[in-house]
Amino acid sequence: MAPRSLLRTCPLCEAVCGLTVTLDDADQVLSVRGDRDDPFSKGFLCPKGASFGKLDGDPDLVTTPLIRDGDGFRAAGWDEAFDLIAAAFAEIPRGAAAVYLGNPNAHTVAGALYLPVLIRALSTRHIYSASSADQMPKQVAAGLMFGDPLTVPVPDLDRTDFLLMLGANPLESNGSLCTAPDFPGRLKALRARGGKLVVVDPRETRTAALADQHLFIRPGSDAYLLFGIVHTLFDEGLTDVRVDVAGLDELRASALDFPPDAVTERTGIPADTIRALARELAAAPTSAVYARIGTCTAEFGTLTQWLVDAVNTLTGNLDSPGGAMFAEAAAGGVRRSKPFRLGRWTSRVRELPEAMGELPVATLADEIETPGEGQIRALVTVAGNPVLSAPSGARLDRGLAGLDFMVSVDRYVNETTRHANVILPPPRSVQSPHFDFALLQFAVRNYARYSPPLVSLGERPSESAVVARLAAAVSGQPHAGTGAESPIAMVDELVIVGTLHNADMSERRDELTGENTTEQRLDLMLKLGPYGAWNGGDLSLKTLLDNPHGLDLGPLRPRLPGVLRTASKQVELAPPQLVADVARLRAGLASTAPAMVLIGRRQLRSNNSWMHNIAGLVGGSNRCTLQVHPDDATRLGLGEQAEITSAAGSLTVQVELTPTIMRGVVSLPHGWGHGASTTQSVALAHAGVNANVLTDDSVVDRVSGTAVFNGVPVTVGPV
Ligand SMILES: Nc1nc2c(c(=O)[nH]1)N[C@H]1C(S)=C(S)[C@@H](COP(=O)(O)OP(=O)(O)OC[C@H]3O[C@@H](n4cnc5c(=O)[nH]c(N)nc54)[C@H](O)[C@@H]3O)O[C@H]1N2
Ligand SMILES: Nc1nc2c(c(=O)[nH]1)N[C@H]1C(S)=C(S)[C@@H](COP(=O)(O)OP(=O)(O)OC[C@H]3O[C@@H](n4cnc5c(=O)[nH]c(N)nc54)[C@H](O)[C@@H]3O)O[C@H]1N2
Ligand code: SF4
Ligand SMILES: [Mo]
Repeated sequence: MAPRSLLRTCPLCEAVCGLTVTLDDADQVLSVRGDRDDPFSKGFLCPKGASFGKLDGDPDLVTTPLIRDGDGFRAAGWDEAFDLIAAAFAEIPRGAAAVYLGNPNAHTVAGALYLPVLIRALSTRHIYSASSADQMPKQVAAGLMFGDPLTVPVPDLDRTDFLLMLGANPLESNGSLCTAPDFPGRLKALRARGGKLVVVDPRETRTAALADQHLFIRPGSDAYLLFGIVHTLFDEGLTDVRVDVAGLDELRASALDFPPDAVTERTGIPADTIRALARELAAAPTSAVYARIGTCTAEFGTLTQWLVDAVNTLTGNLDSPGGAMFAEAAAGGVRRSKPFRLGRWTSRVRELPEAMGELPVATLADEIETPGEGQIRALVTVAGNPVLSAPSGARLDRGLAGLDFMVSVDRYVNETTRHANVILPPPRSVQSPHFDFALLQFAVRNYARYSPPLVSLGERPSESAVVARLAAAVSGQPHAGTGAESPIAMVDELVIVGTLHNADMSERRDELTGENTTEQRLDLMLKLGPYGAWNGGDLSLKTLLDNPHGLDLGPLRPRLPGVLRTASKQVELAPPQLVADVARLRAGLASTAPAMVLIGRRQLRSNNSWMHNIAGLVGGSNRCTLQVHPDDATRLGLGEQAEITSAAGSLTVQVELTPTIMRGVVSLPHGWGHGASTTQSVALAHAGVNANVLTDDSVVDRVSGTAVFNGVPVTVGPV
């Protein structure tokens, strides 16, 4: 049999690029190209996507269940592994089990459709995820302003005339909460059509280099800059609100204390520049403000995300072509009927707020260490590595070692999963189906693409089946059934029957198509969705299978007020929980900024902690270095290495001198610090250090409980 070329979506970042994957007779990936016929990504491919085959065939991947055996692991069968899990969880007191869900769940079918079942089965409030080390402030702000935390506007990249970007570096990250394959190309196109790009970042990034204007900003001060803009818009009569809003006067009052002159020192941005920005945002035919991770994982993360969309609204660009708009995905859209509420309960030890049913990962170690009723005794992790990704990672590392029981669903033995009693591996990527339930909610064009598995599962269970079986095992349900009696089939049938019943379509069960119950669920979601065959359109699983390069569903369209879930049915410009936090921001104006602060950064050929085991991806520009301005290095007497210390810990790091970083700021990427017990041979040779030894889990964005990674006070000195 000759090599065969098949199509699938890249699962490695939020850009959802189409891939053309060539496989040999033995089902090994020979090569990967960008799919030129994908209407959204049009052939774009980055170095990570090009390494899809190397990742899929990494010899260090876990391929069978592993059971702890002394200091190491032994291979085991699935029945033995699940029987052990069921027996262990039978001993765990109610409320003492926890779950941590990592970033790749945003990319998998298992993550979207089956984790809710696992969460319910654990019957615990100890639900943690990478969200509270990432985008939770954006979701909380959206929840409070629009009534639903999934109703997040994205910049209308392909049509905007003016883009103000803060704390994002899509030339390395390829974009986040803004699904846009070939983000770099879209930014170049913006400039080519006469638009303007302004980038705000403490580093002169590759994205900044491409922009018309780059503004250095003191880490953690974006909310001050945005308030300076809001103040100017009101002060100079530049507001032009075109949607139905509540709270305009409260917003104006909140901004009174933040005129550009008052925020200049804190931000490092001249008052005239701030006023000019406000005027340009208001005057441009269309404009959009977009802010990402550099502004989320910061002291005032949620206030910043609020002010981003406050500015978009005040300039008349919310929900308007070329402004900030809401995607309308083919499946998995908003179902909520009641307005979003924050802090419905709080964490046991530190009383941090619940958000979207989760507690902040910044308090996971507290909940493991602190005795009493509700102390965490057992943990399930799915696709996560909190030892390297959560604040105070070293403390968490010690905490995990003391648990009674831990299960991890993961591809690798890594710094976190090494503590597990059982590791359950997902199948190879080429054996997994792909549909972007989550990321297409944030796309800059409406689009849908489904990729069935390229290679059959053989003896291996799908990740969805693993998660569904895990849910059964931890809750004492029968987990060993097969066929229609298997946990996954039973879960799917329940969902399908319930959904059909609610839609008054129970008689249509037999019309659902698909190779298995997961595909039938997708068929149902597509058919009932906004473009669906049972909803006046023509979309179904079959349409997507017939269009394997993906389907363009058109440019973003205005969706207000229909998409709102606020009680007022208006855009809330001054949610009380956010207005209340402005006092904290005001107090910060008077405080003296630390002499040196730490921020993070992303690297083109990395992905958080888990792509350092591919030889072609590590080395060269992809190294774990502390970026330092040459003037600071001279002043501090730094050599090739430096000692960096924070309230949480201390590290010896490799120094990289670069004038592209602000004086008084140093940058260390996260995801490095590969420890002795992982079985990732290449990663071990490029170990680096764990940036989250320095980040401090006692410091959070008060509103959302999100970890603070940017603006961490540190001292740096010679070794
Ligand atoms: N200091 C600092 N810390 C940070 C950040 C920062 O900027 N600075 N960024 C934060 C952000 S934005 C994020 S999202 C988090 C990430 O935090 P995490 O999600 O905890 O960490 P990852 O490194 O993404 O780990 C992903 C894990 O999933 C596994 N995996 C990969 N694919 C699959 C799959 O298909 N199925 C399963 N079951 N497992 C899979 C990998 O082997 C890896 O172990 O880190 C956060 N931490
Ligand atoms: N190649 C690659 N791509 C990735 C990832 C990866 O690890 N590698 N991770 C993925 C994940 S999980 C995510 S969440 C996304 C994130 O995607 P992005 O948000 O684009 O992330 P970064 O590239 O880290 O860009 C954040 C920028 O914020 C700047 N910054 C730091 N502090 C501040 C501040 O206080 N204010 C301002 N204005 N800027 C600040 C940093 O210098 C940095 O340039 O990327 C995803 N894509
Ligand atoms: S940009 Fe993201 S989705 Fe596209 S090829 Fe690279 S890793 Fe894959
Ligand atoms: Mo992330």
